[in-house]
Amino acid sequence: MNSLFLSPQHVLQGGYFNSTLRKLQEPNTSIEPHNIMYPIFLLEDDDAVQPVSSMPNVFRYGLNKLIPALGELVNKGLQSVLIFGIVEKLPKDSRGSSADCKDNPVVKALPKLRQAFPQLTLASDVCLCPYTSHGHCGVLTENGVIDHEPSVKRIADVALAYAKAGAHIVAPSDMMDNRIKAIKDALVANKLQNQVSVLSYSCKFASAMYGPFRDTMKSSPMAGDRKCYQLPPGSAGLAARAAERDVAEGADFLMVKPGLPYLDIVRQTKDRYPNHPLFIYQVSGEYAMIAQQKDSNEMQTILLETLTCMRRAGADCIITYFAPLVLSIISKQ
Ligand code: PB1
Repeated sequence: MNSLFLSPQHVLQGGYFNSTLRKLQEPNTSIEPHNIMYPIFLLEDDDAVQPVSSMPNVFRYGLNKLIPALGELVNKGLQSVLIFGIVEKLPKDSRGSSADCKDNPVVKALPKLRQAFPQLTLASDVCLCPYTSHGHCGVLTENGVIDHEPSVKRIADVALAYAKAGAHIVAPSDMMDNRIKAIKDALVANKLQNQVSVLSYSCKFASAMYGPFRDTMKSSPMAGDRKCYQLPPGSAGLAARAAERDVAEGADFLMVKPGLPYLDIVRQTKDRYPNHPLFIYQVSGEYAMIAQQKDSNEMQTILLETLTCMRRAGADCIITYFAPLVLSIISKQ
């Protein structure tokens, strides 16, 4: 017998034969409430609640229905939410004017959510696509391409409106170049720079996994696609440069989106910027793929394995529609 196979340092199984030892072998992968952020869809109609057909157990809420639903989750330990406004009555126009008007559901809800849940961290997604007639995330020129300067100005205006309304975090998902600096400058000019954080969707890819979200938000581009401002799925280089750009412009937190297929980008980003909390957005298509599991125990096992791998790759916080289920699982552990 070759002596290599007998040498003790090559015997690994002595290090993980029970759950305690296995936990010691999995540092920085625990999933606690602060590692989870819950995305929520907010309707204009305060008394409405609508299931999202392509995402089982996900709903679109009016504020009066959202508050009791959030109350149950806050009691289970929910620490943060990410709010997306949906408009069906307010007009959609070329510059997304309804994004920051006084009747915008997010602008109206933030102060009430602050009052109802003083300990809950409220993040607001900042983008024009739910509010533009063309469905793009920025303002367009006459020939239908992103008009950079007005797009950045609009995104900064919308972020400031949500900050003034009570958001603790503004999260620009538009992917416009230089919007982070514009938002930071607006917060400083309004003396909000030490009360509102900027969570940049820094490494957001032009993924095919946003379908269920776009269906429920009615936020698909009317023409073309988002490949000219969301990153090419194969480009680690652009992801590195996007994170570098946003760190230089003052982003407080970074993000990789989608999650599971992009864990190499998560690791790359965490290694380059270890001092910036890093978020993963487990997007609607990822949710649908796991939620379709027929056996609920199997689905939960797959979910926890996925979240553990996201934490191992370097995620500090995971934005997930599974937040209610994760909180239930955690509370039973
Ligand atoms: O869950 C999801 O699919 C998230 C989709 C995401 C929300 N931030 C964006 C993706 C897209 O529709 O291009 C919305 C863009 N502002």
